Amino acid sequence: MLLHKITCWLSLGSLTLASIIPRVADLLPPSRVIVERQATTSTQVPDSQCTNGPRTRNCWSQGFSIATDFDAKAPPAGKTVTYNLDITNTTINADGTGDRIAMLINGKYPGPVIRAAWGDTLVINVKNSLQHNGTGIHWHGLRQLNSCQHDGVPGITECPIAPSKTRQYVFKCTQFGTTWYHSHWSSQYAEGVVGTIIIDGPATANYDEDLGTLPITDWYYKPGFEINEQAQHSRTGPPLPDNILVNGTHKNKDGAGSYFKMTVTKGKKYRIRLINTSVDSVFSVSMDGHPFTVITSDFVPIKSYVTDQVTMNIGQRYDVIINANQTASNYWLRVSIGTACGGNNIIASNIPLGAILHYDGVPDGQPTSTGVAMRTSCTDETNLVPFVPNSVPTSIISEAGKMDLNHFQDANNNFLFRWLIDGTPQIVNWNRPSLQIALEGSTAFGNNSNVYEMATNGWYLWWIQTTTFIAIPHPIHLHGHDFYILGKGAGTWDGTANGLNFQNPTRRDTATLPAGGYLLMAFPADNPGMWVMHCHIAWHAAQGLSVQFLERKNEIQGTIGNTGEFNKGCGEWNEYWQPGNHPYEQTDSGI
Ligand SMILES: *[C@@H]1O[C@H](CO)[C@@H](O)[C@H](O)[C@H]1NC(C)=O
Ligand SMILES: *[C@@H]1O[C@H](CO)[C@@H](O)[C@H](O)[C@H]1NC(C)=O
Ligand SMILES: *[C@@H]1O[C@H](CO)[C@@H](O)[C@H](O)[C@H]1NC(C)=O
Ligand SMILES: *[C@@H]1O[C@H](CO)[C@@H](O)[C@H](O)[C@H]1NC(C)=O
Ligand SMILES: *[C@@H]1O[C@H](CO)[C@@H](O)[C@H](O)[C@H]1NC(C)=O
Ligand SMILES: *[C@@H]1O[C@H](CO)[C@@H](O)[C@H](O)[C@H]1NC(C)=O
Ligand SMILES: [Cu+2]
Repeated sequence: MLLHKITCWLSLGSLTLASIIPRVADLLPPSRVIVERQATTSTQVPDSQCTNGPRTRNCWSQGFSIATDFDAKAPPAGKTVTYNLDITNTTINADGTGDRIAMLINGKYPGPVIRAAWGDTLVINVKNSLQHNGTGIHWHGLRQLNSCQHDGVPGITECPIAPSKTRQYVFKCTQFGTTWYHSHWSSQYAEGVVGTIIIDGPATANYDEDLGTLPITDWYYKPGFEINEQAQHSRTGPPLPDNILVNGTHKNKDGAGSYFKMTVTKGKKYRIRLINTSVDSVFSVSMDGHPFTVITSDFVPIKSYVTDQVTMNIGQRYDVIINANQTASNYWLRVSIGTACGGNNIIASNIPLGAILHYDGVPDGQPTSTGVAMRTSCTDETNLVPFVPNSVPTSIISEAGKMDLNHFQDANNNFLFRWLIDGTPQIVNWNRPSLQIALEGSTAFGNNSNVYEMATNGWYLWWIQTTTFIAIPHPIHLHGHDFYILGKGAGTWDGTANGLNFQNPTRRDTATLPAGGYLLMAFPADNPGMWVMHCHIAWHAAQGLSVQFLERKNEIQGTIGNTGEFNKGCGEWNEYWQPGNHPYEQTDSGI
């Protein structure tokens, strides 16, 4: 594939505080050919000299701002920020219903909030204190530029962490915003191995205070591994979740448990970082009397827009700002379930779903506020215009790499259900991750590896096409990159540019493949490594709905450098995972 031209320019869009808008000094000529989008500061002029504050959220520091093309550069080495995560086999009572078995990080659900700043290096030591499971933690949406071996996907970028062993993940925060981390080992994140990440940086609208992350999830009373087994042998789809949790808590159908509460002071503006950490649910979220100013989708700052509600698929994030300018009282943060593509047992109980926004100084209590009619659809937001515009070369349309999504249910094997990409479900080999095969210079990946090669730099277009009659939406998540959504729709793509968007299209790391339809995603091969792309419905990933990209294989060793931690992990795992040495077997894709 040829080097394609990226026309790239910077713009400050429509910020309201015109007086403090920094001058953009590093406007790139539109015809400049960018060969690599690697983070470098050596050839770039600073964006501006202003510093971040409540009225200047578009600024950052040291010459970086919201106008910085964060693909091209990130602040130089900042702080090193260290966290220790310990995963244990325990129980949890999240909504007053009683204890269920859970696997928790540092004894909490969600796990600790990991917080660093743009340009910092995160060092995270993960200890597997589970007796009978491996693990591996993925940092969702982090680009892992030249650090593929820290992406945390057992069987692809590492061997799982064996019981009682520790692995150290090290990576640079080249992006900023909100995300989450979770186990990528089989369906283990459904057991509770989930937490959130904040990377502080500039923003496209102002706010006074940051309320932090607000993960919303579906919640099951049975262990995730049990539901996963049910799901992969079911002829009617996975069982429904029993409840939802907002920041780890909620009332149950009998009114036990408690709602999560956020406290605000009248007259201030607050940033809330919404994250859908579900296993199998789409949510819409709104706040009574307090419209959202949306400023990001995933890790991509967008031109801010105001809306009453946002609809979020699994893995997606929206950072929103609310203005606490209403009568001091208690208000609902409302959550509705995307019943168009799923359900939840809690709906029948009629208890309000959500959390409480509480104004300082008024008595606590269940809100009596009223709000907008909530959506029950499962489609993505459409207003998402990246703040720093990029365009995709139209020439790639003739080189679309097609992937057919089908399914197979094996009547001879207790109706084992598998999603197929071009005829095969992906199933990883924990003892021999594909990164290891690539590092050996081999391409002898197993029959169920679903490897697609991106051999040279330049842009690639991937076309995921539903061919099965099971018409449900799938939240497709890519590692190592975010991608540009050229188009999506129902039915089959006609192969033409009609209706596609090449000029500053929505860009993110998780997008919904429409029910029965297609998704066209483009991204440049600028990050050598092995990168998985999978459906983020945990059960579907377990049933094989994934592929992996072998990106510029000859450059992987040279860019990732030291593989000591990788080799140590495989040594420890291979010693542990031997026949007869463990009570459970791999029964699914392994990711
Ligand atoms: C968790 O503990 C239960 C018993 O309480 C045990 O049956 C199960 O094997 C343990 N799971 C892991 C992954 O260690
Ligand atoms: C959710 O809980 C975490 C951990 O206690 C906290 O840091 C965060 O601020 C909470 N989120 C919101 C929006 O209040
Ligand atoms: C999260 O995503 C799932 C699956 O796409 C969806 O069913 C659920 O409604 C979403 N939740 C929220 C709060 O957006
Ligand atoms: C409250 O804030 C919102 C969002 O900034 C704004 O649209 C609305 O006009 C404000 N309402 C009042 C009463 O000030
Ligand atoms: C892959 O499939 C071929 C053809 O079915 C078979 O001969 C071969 O043994 C398989 N390889 C592995 C590693 O399973
Ligand atoms: C992990 O442990 C759970 C029990 O806690 C078990 O059900 C499951 O099969 C184990 N998974 C694997 C792949 O060992
Ligand atoms: Cu799916």
